[in-house]
Amino acid sequence: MIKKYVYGTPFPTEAVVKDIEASDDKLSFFETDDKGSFTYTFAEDDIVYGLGEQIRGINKRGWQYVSWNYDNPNHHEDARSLYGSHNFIIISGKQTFGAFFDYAGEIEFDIGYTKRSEMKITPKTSDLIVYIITGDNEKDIVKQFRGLIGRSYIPPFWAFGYGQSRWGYKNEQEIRDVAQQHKAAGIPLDSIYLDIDYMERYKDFTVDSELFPNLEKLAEDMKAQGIYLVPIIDAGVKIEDGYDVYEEGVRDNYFCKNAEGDDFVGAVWPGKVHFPDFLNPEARKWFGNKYSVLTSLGIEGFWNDMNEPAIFYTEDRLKDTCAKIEKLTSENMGINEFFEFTGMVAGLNGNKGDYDKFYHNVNGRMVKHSDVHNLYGMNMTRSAFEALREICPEKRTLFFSRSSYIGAHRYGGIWQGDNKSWWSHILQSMQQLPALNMAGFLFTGSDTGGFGCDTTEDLMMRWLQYSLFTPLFRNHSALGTRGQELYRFGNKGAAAEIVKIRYCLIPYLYSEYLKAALNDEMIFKPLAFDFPEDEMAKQVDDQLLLGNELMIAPIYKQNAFGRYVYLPEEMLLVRMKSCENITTEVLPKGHHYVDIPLDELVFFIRKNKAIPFGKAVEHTAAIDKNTLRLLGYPDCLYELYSDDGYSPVPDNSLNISML
Ligand code: MIG
Repeated sequence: MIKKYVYGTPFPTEAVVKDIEASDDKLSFFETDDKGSFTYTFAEDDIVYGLGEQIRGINKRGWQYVSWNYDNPNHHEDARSLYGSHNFIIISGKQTFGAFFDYAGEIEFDIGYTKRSEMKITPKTSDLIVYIITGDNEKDIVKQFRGLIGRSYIPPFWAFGYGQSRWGYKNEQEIRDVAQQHKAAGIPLDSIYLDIDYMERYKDFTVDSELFPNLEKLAEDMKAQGIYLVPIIDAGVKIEDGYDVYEEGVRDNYFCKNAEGDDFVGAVWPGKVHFPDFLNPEARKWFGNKYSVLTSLGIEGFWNDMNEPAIFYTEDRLKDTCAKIEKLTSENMGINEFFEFTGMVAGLNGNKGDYDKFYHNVNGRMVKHSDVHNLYGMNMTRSAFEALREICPEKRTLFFSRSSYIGAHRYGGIWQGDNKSWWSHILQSMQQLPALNMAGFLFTGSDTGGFGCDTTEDLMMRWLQYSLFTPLFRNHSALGTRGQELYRFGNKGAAAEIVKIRYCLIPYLYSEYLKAALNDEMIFKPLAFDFPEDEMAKQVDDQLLLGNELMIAPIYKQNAFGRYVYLPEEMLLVRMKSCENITTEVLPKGHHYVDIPLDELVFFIRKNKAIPFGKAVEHTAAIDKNTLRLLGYPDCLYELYSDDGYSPVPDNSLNISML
């Protein structure tokens, strides 16, 4: 059952698609106070699931999290905010229920931080809607919530292939080389991503004519090899005379305004920019239609970046800061002044105060950005999704975004942002998956190999062995870091085998994805969601159930060639060196130490289950649904969902066949 409680005058976030009547009852479970906080007193063993893209473990107890979409490249244990705001939690224990705090501004989740036994949720203002969801168990609560927020985005089939990305691919030739080198090394590939380098001076919907003289031809040649190009689009629009996007936006008042009513100016990669007012439906439509500049060149997928929105600095703050620095340096700078100086400079990027300085036009009403901050990225992706649905209605377009709010899951996926080539970030990505799925985000994955910092071959191998299970499977790295395309490593053959196994698993992963999207279910679940009576399962936060058949337990520690795994029931251990070299072994319920050499993929098939398993192929177009074998317990069947992989999927479409 879902109950809705309305406080003050909430901004319509459009996270929810079902109209339910507000309840007059007293709010259950939480105590409210005059500061606008919602307080829950924990029982010792209560677990808190959820919050989507956040740091720390699957159980969120023991930290303070802040929903404030933020371009934060430091996913450290003490971070409070990342790129998305997913204010849905499930409290599981003495009482089990779900709660969604539908609020467009900043909201704090103190989950046993100030007081270990207490959770206190505090929005900036008391204008929000709280939904309380009760049900049979965690899965039932998730299903009800997902019904409330609408069906998850379904990408095209090719989006399940392996993707290669890097910030800094210089020109067309380099893209061709990347494709060629994958082919030469026998590494399957379905997509190559274009980062900001392809644009002319970082201007959205332009292509640098020297570096990429003929993008249409490049896209066509790549497609002939089964490879899709996926360009990036940034939120900020460069201020430059003669640039149509800039000029149209100014002319039609499609940019966010400052308090004086002028177009607000921030600085990001293109230099000075205006921010499209994605909360204005007209502006949304206008910007979305611009994607056709690229679809008309044969592009079928996009990633949206910098849409928290990220602001490196604003002119006013820069001026103030420079003035203060001048004052400091003209006097005798002591140590305190030195730290004041470095703090001020560091504080320019992503400064919260800047978000108070601009406004959105919401049906004629000027709304301060910071009051609706967390909706910006969602509406950027919505802008693209809604326009492309009309521009190319016959097919699905790949979309994923960096910033998001619940509701954005209907328009696209998200990638998990600027992680680092750190062992701990394999685990961090994995721990976000169930929480993201709870919030409707099914199409997701991390920058495989790590984005920031230099990766190593062993880290990459382990990362692949984890990422090959996530819907978005993309190798991406930052400018200036060590190149991490798989063909660069000593044992590229081993990496190629791991990627090929991904392709054998795609029929299964796609089928589970579609079933989850169409039935409002999760793909990745904590063990306790399926084994609620198992006290041990509740403690496990480095293994996940995948779909209805698998359990994964990847390695995320340097120089570990095995690990402890907890089996909540008897399972079949599957060991793969390649798509053909497979051994299996039945393991009883309980704790096991499992050897996992660097070049082997290990996962588990649940008792009396089987999965479809294909052949190694070069790209998704070559996957043949007619030659699938079953892998798993003998005489077990699998319900396979399949479709053409590109037509939009109607709501009632469950093309299931028994395999
Ligand atoms: O300030 O476009 O998260 O994936 O490579 C960095 C350059 C801007 C951040 C994205 C990252 C991308 C990078 N972008």
